[in-house]
Amino acid sequence: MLKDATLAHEAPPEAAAGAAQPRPDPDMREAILAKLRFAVGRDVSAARDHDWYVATALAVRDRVVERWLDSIARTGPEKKHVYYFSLEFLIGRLFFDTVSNLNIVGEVRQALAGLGVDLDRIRAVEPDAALGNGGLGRLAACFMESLATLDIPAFGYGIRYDYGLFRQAIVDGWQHEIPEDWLSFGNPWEFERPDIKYLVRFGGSVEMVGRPDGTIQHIWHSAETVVAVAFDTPMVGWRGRRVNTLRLWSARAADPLVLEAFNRGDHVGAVADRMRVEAISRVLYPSDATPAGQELRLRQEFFFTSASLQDLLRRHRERHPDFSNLPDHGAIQLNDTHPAIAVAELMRLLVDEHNVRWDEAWRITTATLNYTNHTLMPEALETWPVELMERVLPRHIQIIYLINFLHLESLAKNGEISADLVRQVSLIDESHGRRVRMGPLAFIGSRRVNGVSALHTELMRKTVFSDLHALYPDRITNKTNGITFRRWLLEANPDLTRLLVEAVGPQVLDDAEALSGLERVVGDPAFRDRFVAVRRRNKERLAQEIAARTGVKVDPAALFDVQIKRIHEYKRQHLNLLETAALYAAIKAEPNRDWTPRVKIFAGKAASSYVVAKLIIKLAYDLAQVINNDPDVRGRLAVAFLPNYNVSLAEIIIPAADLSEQISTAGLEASGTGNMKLALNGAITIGTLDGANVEIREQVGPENITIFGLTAPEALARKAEPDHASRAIAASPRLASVLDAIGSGAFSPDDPGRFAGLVGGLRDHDPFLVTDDFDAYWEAQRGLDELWHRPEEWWRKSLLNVARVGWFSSDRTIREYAEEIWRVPVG
Ligand code: F58
Repeated sequence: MLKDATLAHEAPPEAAAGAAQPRPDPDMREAILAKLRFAVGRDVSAARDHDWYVATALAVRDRVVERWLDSIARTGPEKKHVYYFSLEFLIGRLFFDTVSNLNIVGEVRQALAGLGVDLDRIRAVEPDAALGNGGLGRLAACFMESLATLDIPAFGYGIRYDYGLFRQAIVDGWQHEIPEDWLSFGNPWEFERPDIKYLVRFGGSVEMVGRPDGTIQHIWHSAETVVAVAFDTPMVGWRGRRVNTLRLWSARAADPLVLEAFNRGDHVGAVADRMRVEAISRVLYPSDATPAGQELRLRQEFFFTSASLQDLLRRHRERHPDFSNLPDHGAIQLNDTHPAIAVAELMRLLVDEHNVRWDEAWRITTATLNYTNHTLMPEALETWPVELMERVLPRHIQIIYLINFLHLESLAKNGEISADLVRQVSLIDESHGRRVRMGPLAFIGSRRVNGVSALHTELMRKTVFSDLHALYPDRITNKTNGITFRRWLLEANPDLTRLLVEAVGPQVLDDAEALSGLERVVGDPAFRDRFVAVRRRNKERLAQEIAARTGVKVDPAALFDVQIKRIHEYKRQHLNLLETAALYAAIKAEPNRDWTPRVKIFAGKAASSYVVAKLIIKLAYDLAQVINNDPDVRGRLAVAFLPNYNVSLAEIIIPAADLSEQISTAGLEASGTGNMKLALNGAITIGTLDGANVEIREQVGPENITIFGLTAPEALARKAEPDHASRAIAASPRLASVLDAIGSGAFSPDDPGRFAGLVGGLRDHDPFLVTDDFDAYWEAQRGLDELWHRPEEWWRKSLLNVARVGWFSSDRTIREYAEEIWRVPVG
């Protein structure tokens, strides 16, 4: 399916940029053939798609390596580096990204064509590196690309998971999780560095020894040692300007085999320890529903944080006599609290291992670390039981206690502090058993703390971090997220890119703000027709993909209404589904009305232990079964839930979306980045005033976005009203009837009670205000139905979205981080 559709994407964007058509590159052809023969070990006659993919990737990689080595060589030892610490890097496929950023799409395509191989076919063979859950991990990947593009020396530090985020299979509407074996055919992009390895220690006890000068030395006698081995992947910036390193750590046992046990005949026991140790880098987010899962998660966090800190401290010491100037040479960004243990580990490394005085170590730590928050939802803020920390990281808990003591003492020095304030700002939460609060730890240990959209940052100041903000009023700063336009426009939507280059000139490939040049042609009917034609082709391709994955046949002429993101109650896929069911009922009641034909497209994964999210997927599936098989609504309404949402699928859906659903409960979506990707490709947003939707509205203009529902302060107030849901339901016959239908099994005749609990939850407490926003959402959707009937207006708004979202380029975001947080020059 995909193959035929992608064949339509012929000339690469650079051909349209007025550049000469790429000349056949005999070197590329020869390089591919040589790799096929000597690296893959196959003859042309026997080579399959995967062999061609690997051979081509390796040939391209050679060109990357030249630039990589050059980037490292020309970055003098004195240049400040950025270190991005993240438990997730959702990089997706790298092949086409690399070829495109090196600007050699034409050469590679021609070289392959000369060998009878189609580039689009072999690029689809590459596994999608799903080393992340969602927005947080994808942001890290976009940032790595922009860092290289802006010529900022940087390392990404994370874990090389053997298995990425699970592959999602939908069986009879239920999500099943299948291991994502992305490395099973090897990975041509990574370089194992067996010589770059560090020992990461766990458990044991701490001995305190008095020194002659009266100070105390802490000696950590750990119980277990794990080896962290580096795997490097080059991160190529736009036009190959700079190539940075993504360094991911793999866990190895110090002793791979207990030979004695093996010789005794205990073949399994001989490797049991090794299995336990290597589990650390086995899989992304093992379920933390069990205590063992929680412990593994903490071990993962400490594992990569410690190895990364040791790595950068080692490099620093090779060039400098001490660590006093570390903040001048490195800035560390903690992506959420997952690496927040860095605060204690950097202190431990400096104080215990390098004999730096505590005060000096604290100065260095708090001048080097920075922390990005991605959520304010209380249940998502990380805390660790003190008992667990004492067992797994006995020295770190001591350091955290001392940091806490000094932190509280400094407050006391600055005036009276109440027991209440201590409770609020202490690093130890005493209210649910004793737990270490990682957000406040990261806050105290950082120079700058940022939110990811203007609203989110404001809410950080006012809610979760209000007390710490009062104490450190300059620390919190906003950095609204961004996305790399290279992947999300140039690569994902080459036809639109070509059109934009024609309309506003080739500078649009380098400068996101140049998109504003599009305003000039918004009123030009010929241009608009071509824009519509591009969307139509992308929709045809998506329709093929939907048919291939779900068997559902959809009409590309219909309005493609898209909600793609992690499945979560706060993101409110169920609000969309309620509206879908209500629309179905309305069409059936008035079949002769001029309904706007719609295809509701959903995709996303539910966390494996999140029962309600899985039920929401099942509801989408059950609705689809009924609606898609009902001749009464055929051609007006269809529903598709696409399985296994990942970066590669997003690249197909986003260019084909007419409508972008960003309907979270106001105040709960930190930013969103899918909202930016969809608007960039011309989808009109229907959304709440939440996260970056607020800033999208500012950029595109309120008339070019559909905003509905409660605002963040209204939502907060409404939630406090105990009977809010029942009142909302009583006031809306449409909502009442759709809840009755779903709750009583109208869409699940095989199990009529299936959704009774889901509906009961909405009737009783509805913490995400689905019922409260339902009517406003319904009205907003009907407004969009009408707009679809005025195509001139629809496409004008769509085009203005493309023209006005240049600000959401991650180049802009990274520039802001560079200037205000990291204080590094931008190339
Ligand atoms: C996301 N967080 C936010 N978390 O939800 C989104 O608003 C924001 O745009 C994005 O970060 C980037 O700032 C997010 O993706 C996760 O994936 C969690 C990781 C830890 C386990 C639970 C999911």
